[in-house]
Amino acid sequence: MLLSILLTIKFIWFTNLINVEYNRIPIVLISTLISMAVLSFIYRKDGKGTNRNALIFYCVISVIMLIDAAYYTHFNMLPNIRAVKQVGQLTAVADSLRVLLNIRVTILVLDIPFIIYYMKKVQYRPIISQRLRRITPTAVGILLFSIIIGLNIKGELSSVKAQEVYTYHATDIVETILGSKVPTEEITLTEEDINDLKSRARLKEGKLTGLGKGKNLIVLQVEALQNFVINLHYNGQEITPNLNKLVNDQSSVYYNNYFQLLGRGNTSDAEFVTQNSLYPSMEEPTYTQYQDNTFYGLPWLLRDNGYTAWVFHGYEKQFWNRELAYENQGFQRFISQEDYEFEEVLGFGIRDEDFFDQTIDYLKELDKVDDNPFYAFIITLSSHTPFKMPEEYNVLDIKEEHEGNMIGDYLQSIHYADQEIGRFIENLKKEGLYEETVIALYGDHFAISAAQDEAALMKDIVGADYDYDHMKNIPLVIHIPNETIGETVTTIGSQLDFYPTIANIMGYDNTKGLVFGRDLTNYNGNNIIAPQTYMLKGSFIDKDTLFEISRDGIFERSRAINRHTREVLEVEQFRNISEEVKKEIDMSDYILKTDYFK
Ligand code: GP9
Ligand code: MN
Repeated sequence: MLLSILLTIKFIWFTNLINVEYNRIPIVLISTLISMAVLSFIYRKDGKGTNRNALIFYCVISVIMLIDAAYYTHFNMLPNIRAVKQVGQLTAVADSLRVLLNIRVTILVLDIPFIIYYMKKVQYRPIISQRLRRITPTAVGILLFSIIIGLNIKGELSSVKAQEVYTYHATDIVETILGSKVPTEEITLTEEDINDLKSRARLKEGKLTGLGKGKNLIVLQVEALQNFVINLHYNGQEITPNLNKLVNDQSSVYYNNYFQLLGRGNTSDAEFVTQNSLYPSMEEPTYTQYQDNTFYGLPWLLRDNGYTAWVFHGYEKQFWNRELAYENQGFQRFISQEDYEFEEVLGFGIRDEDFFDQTIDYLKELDKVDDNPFYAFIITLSSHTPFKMPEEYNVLDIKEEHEGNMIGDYLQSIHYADQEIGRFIENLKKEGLYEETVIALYGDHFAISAAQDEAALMKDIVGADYDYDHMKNIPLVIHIPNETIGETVTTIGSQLDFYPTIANIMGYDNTKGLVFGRDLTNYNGNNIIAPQTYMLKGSFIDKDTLFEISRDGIFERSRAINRHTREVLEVEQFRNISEEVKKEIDMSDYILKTDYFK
């Protein structure tokens, strides 16, 4: 009885943590009934070991809720069973973990030591008679069955299944085992689809076409670089003076309506989507799940045109399975943490300063491989959440309301990253690597979540209620030395569009591949961003609208706002687009599942 009551309280709290909006009562009721059934089954006899078994059950459920809630805190969705494979990554993110495991979440397990103590010392005995305990599972079963039938009649079963802890995990496990997530007959690609995707990849003449032909290419993926810091004047200071200079330079084109597009693999998905113009997997990090697939992304296209392609990232080479995935991605060499020398660690690992300085030396080596140009994909690290740096690095004057919280820490951290990027570009010039090199730079993903408390503090900075379209907006800038361009492209796009966009600028026609993105410099259609993380599949962002599909799968409960006026819109008008974006994602999934390029 005690354990049942405590679990019920936890279920109520849990629905709060994972933002259940509808059917809260049936959800808590179902969780409670299932727990009662299990506990009364354990206590059906007063035998030895019953308390221990009940305790084990209690702890397991509490820990599952803890993991779910912590995952939700970061990803705004519940984890799937395949995420278990990723726990190895957790030790590396200890600092971030402290943020995820805030007191609101940790409270789910804080009682466990006391309960263990109590049940041992007080010799806990169930208060309900044994006869009652024997019939409880049957009674509970009948009650549960009736509730489920009732919910089904009301069309609310899917809503409950998406958010109730037992049914959510049970459905996920069954689907994983039965493999129902492999492409079914319904998802196929017609000849027409394939032709469309192939034509998206082809080079079409435009104003920037071929400006980079024969030049080196450096693509710089910056950790947690959001767009709002670009050109921001804050407390009388520029947050990113070097990036501002780059963005506003006559030889640059700045894409300011550009978005992240991640799956379960965070930074590594930003890499994957950017290089391949395919949607990321939502089952596992794409680098893990499709490590052995054949791809035809940017490194391959450039290699086919004589380039040598290397990738640089100063962290453990196994992390995100990069070491194994990079080969099929097309990279010929991976310069990882073990190739860098450094003494001081900043947050997650190597300081950008050490990373960039030594990367210059490796670039000189890469430049000498042959007479052909090179492709260097460089991934930074220092500006990683939770953005804590030793005092001497925090040089900005932070407003009182942002002092000591994530906003202030982020501004400091991204300011440091900016400083090192500036130095890196200067060093490229000094080393004679600048003139003949196109530099593309973008952020991998958000730093400040729209689903967490700190969102409230962002209102002044972005001038509106901070929402997903602010959060997911990252900058993209492409700099072609000695060209006069000086343009800001406002066409909406995402990491999915990078590959066709840069291929056009570099002037290489992609005749072998297919892409889901668009060449942003030259595309005039209505581009639609189809995220699956933070907002669920079926959500979209386009030039005018932010559409967030409801978390419980009931379309009518979705939310739509006008991105310019921020007014709330009627959702029904977006049903078709929501279906369309799902289809795009499914088609991309089909390409991955069937290893299409093979
Ligand atoms: C470490 C870094 C992790 O290699 O890429 O970044 P994350 O995925 O946690 O943003
Ligand atoms: Mn990252």
